[in-house]
Amino acid sequence: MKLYMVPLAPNPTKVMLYIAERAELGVEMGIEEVVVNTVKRRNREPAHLARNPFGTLPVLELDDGSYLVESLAIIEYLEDEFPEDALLGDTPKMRGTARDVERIVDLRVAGPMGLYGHAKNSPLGIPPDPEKAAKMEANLQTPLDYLEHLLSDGRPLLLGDRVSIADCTLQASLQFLRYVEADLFGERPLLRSWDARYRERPAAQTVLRW
Ligand SMILES: N[C@@H](CCC(=O)N[C@@H](CS)C(=O)NCC(=O)O)C(=O)O
Repeated sequence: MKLYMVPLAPNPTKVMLYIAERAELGVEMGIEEVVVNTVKRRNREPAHLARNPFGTLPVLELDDGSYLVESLAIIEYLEDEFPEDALLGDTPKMRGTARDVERIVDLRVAGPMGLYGHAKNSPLGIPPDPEKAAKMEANLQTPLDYLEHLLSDGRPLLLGDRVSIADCTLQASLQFLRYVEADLFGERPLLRSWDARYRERPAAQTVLRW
């Protein structure tokens, strides 16, 4: 299998963190990483559009030459393909909660954080848009409070003791924010400690560059 990716971009990074976390648990998936340079717009060239008509990353190429083009679907495929020690957990409740928190992080936190980063200091050269940045910052307050509350029972990671896909999704967005020199946590000490703790993990040390 091949993972078409670009370092720094949140959606590829969440898949790369997921693969690295599984590797730490002893699951070697044998996935080759192939960089597609989005700054040079290589993702909009015919070679990449043939893999994914939407031009986005990540893309997972399966061994039969077919493609998956949505980050969460890629993770769920790898969970099914390599079920031993899968991150989603063993029971319906564990799996439901893991998916629930991951969706909240992706849709309510990662999405606005990405838009905020591009509105503030876009690595793709999108012109600054202070009004949009302020709106995204306002939209983030309730979901960030939700995550701070989740951590208030002393759990080290978003779902408890065990790493989850929600941790991967959140950290992938935070790397992007660090790159654009933004910090949106405000007075949320539990999220700050979660961030420091997660970045110490071997998987994070392997994948994160910023
Ligand atoms: N829903 C998709 C979103 C993928 C996406 O928007 N990827 C971004 C990088 S984080 C991208 O490829 N941006 C470049 C572009 O759209 O030209 C997923 O979860 O994989």
